[in-house]
Amino acid sequence: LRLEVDLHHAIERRELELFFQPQFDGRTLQVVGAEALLRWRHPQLGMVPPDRFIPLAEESGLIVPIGRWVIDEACRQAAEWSALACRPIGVAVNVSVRQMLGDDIASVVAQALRRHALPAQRLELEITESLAVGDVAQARLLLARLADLGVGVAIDDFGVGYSSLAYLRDLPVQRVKIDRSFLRQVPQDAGSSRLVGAMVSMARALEIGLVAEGVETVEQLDFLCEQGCDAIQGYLLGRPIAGDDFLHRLMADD
Ligand code: G
Ligand code: G
Ligand code: NA
Repeated sequence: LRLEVDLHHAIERRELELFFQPQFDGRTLQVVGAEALLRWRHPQLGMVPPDRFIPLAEESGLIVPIGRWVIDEACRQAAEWSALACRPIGVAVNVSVRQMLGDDIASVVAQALRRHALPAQRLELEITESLAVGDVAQARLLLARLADLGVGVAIDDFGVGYSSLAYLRDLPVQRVKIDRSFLRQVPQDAGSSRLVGAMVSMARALEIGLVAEGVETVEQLDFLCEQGCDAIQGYLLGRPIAGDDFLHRLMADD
């Protein structure tokens, strides 16, 4: 209960912070963007990981103001990086189902883009397959409004849900993020490797983007590059870091 009470004040007390995990172009291995990952610096408990407070935020409805703050802050950062690095840097934000359905997400996004003068194509929303479990028509409408704005939508944890392919058929999405569980035994296990290779081919055939997440070894990276994977994210190339550290990394990467 205490954590939930404290969470009410986390935004105004400026205890929330975004970390950023770099995303790399699969061909050049240049940093092209980052995934924003929320952190809570609790004054007594220290860093509280998102797994511990996002569920609380969802139950209490606090996910709406928190999610708005995340979108705004991510847009602010992406605009700043792009200006300072003199090249376009994108940012991906996790949006939970509760936030997608409980807020006017398209207006929130439009306002944040405007406030920070960030071109819409630099922002991507990561949603999970569970969005369409309830009302597919409503999900489609929501995503269509986001597509109209020009922001990208990616399916997170792609492949682990039982309706992944129906999702691709029914909803306008621009990217999939292959769940990191698929990569664990790549390339040593032939079955896993063929499956990941097939996902890369499928994304190409459907003309949607693909991010491999959870890339931890050089062997996995080599395999993905050989397959022609678009984008790479994982501890091998970069862990989640604070915004300033990400900027330094960008400048060093040029
Ligand atoms: O950073 P870490 O890997 O510990 O994040 C764990 C999970 O928390 C992520 O996989 C992501 O799904 C979730 N998460 C992180 N940041 C956010 C956020 O801003 N909003 C939502 N809804 N979930 C987030
Ligand atoms: O898809 P999701 O939002 O859950 O992914 C983000 C989470 O995955 C974060 O908690 C991040 O710290 C974690 N993560 C990112 N890269 C790697 C990796 O290479 N290996 C593992 N095990 N976890 C990773
Ligand atoms: Na994510």
